[in-house]
Amino acid sequence: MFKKILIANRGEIALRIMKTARNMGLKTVAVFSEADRNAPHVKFADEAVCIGPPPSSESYLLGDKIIKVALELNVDAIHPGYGFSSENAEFGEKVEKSGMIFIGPKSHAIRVMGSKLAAKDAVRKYDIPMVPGTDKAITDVSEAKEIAEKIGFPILIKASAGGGGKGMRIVENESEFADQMKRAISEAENAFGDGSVFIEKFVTSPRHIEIQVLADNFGNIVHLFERECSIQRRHQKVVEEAPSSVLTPALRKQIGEAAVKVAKACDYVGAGTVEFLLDDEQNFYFLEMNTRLQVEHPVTEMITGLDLVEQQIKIANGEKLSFSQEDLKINGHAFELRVYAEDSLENFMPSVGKLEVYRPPSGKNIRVDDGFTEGMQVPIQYDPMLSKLIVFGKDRNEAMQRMLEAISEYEIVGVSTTLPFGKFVFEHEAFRSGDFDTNFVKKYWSVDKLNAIHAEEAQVAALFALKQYLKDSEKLRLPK
Ligand code: MV4
Repeated sequence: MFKKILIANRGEIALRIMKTARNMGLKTVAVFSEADRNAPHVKFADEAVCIGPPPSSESYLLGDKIIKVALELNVDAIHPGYGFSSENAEFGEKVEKSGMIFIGPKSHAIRVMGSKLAAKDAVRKYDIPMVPGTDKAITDVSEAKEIAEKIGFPILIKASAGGGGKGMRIVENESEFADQMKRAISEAENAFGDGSVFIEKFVTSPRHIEIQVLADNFGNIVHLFERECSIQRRHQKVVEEAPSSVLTPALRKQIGEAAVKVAKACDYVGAGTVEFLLDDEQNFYFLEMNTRLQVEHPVTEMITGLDLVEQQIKIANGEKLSFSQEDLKINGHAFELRVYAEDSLENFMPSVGKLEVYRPPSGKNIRVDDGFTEGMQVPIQYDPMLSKLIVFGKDRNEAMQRMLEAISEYEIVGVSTTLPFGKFVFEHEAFRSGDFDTNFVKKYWSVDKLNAIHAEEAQVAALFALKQYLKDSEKLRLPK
């Protein structure tokens, strides 16, 4: 087993990876920017090296510099976390060329899955259901229009190099087609340096179901069931859960097996996630594969009892998976709420400031993955996610109840957070009943709704105050 790993990341995920590494008896190396000098991931690590000024382009994204630091400190392997260089095939290659191990898939898998069209090509012979659409980049507007007519409107134009919703355009009817396609191409060129776009039938009210997979270097691949990630706003996930409340055991098995085939199609090694859309008739379609550890991986850990980072490290160390598909069972239900330093009443504007009070909830079946402590300034250079509030219950209802309790116990003063928004979701009838799709936030969230909640609370508070006054006035003979 390697002895020392470097975590090429920051915040909650760097800390979370280090905790597992330490439990496994490995030494940890943190890298940090000047903005993170006093961050928990820096304090926790056995060694820490400053790699540059706050902007990620001058620090966390400097792959060569990070590799140099790792070599100087005799690091055996590098874990990239999520974001930053995690899905950068060249970075993984450079790590391996330098004689260290990259804790992640081979660059081939990252490259194939980094292109939506290459991904579709790779999985085609495995008979994986995909949304009807074109199988190659399309540049000719009239040709594209003909295909769109055949598929039927609404259709979606997607950038091949895009992902996570970037570079997508919905086209409702033929008359908008040419214009939208031109825009999509120029957007893709600007954002990704690759103007390849393709078209798909637009699935209007899908659920986002993703499957966690694990693959070792010996061709063993298992899936760790699904995560339901439909509660998102503008492609930013807010609430995730496992298992999904809509999958039957039979459908779960089918999608899980499809995900395993996707992993096989790109010779996947390590932990990865295969994304599917589920339509209102329970048809599922492969969308893309994320070749990294995902933010929401804890809900899978809660229901399987596995530590995904430990699995990643063991696989990278050349160990065989120590279990097979039949050994894996779902136990209970888990939710994750992403707590952002954002003002949900002000259109989720980033809320910067100091964490005057920061007291996360704790207790059995509550897990908080964070990278902050009281008194810290929330840096403006990075993602504004403060923490992930994760709860577990024996069933969905128990887990929902626990989440509401945990939200009310969570004390954060100094910045606005999305905790009230989380409360709104977990109290909402559509969410509680499981009858929701990716349109949930757009459909139900409006500032009016939250103002109504506040008004109701204010009314209740006023009523209490009045009752108390009446009581006191009896005793003190105050005027009524
Ligand atoms: C779609 C779709 C509907 N039809 N593709 C968004 C993220 C990216 N991974 C793919 N996405 C979508 N692709 C077709 N043909 C709707 C989405 C989508 C979505 C998917 C998952 C979670 C949230 C979403 C929100 C809006 C749109």
